[in-house]
Amino acid sequence: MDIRLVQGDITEQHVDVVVNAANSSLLGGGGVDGAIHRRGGPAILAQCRELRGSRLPDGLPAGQAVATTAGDLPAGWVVHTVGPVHSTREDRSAVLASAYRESLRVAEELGATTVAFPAVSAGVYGWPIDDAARIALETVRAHDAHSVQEVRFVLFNQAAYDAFAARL
Ligand code: AR6
Repeated sequence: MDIRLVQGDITEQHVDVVVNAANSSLLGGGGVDGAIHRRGGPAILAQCRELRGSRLPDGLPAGQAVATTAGDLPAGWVVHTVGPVHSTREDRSAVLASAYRESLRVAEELGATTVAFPAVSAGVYGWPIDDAARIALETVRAHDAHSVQEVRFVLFNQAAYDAFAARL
């Protein structure tokens, strides 16, 4: 399994799975979540609402992942995951690692070959980018790949790209 880094917008990636850094409501937000719903169109939100009405009445807990259509994105599916809010009082690293691991598990279930991740929790949720990069790369490296051949980290700005590059 290859790990690649690109600087850019995850909504433009031609991949089987785009991972969304969502919140537990699954009903949208800012950051990468807002961009995915904007570019992917209303079909994604419609499936998120369906999930809330069936399997996930209380929303998606942090560290877990669930798939929907990718709507109008040039991708096969969106896998929504929820990272933890960063805390200085409590170590939530295991939850962040779980968000990557569970996203890859769902991607494998879908038979995905290529998976694009943003830097989960490193925006609104406040995770320091160097540590976010360490946890992301360690967790993805430890993944026992079946269908997945490429994991692509799509970093939105130079600082995030540099943090991942320094760890790769
Ligand atoms: N492509 C790739 N990366 C992006 C894009 C994009 N189009 N837009 C932003 N990023 P964030 P979180 C980067 O805040 O910290 C939302 O409101 C961004 O620069 O999107 O997990 C959700 O609904 C940062 O490095 O996600 C939740 O409420 C990274 O993506 C909450 O934010 C993650 O930043 C989740 O916070």
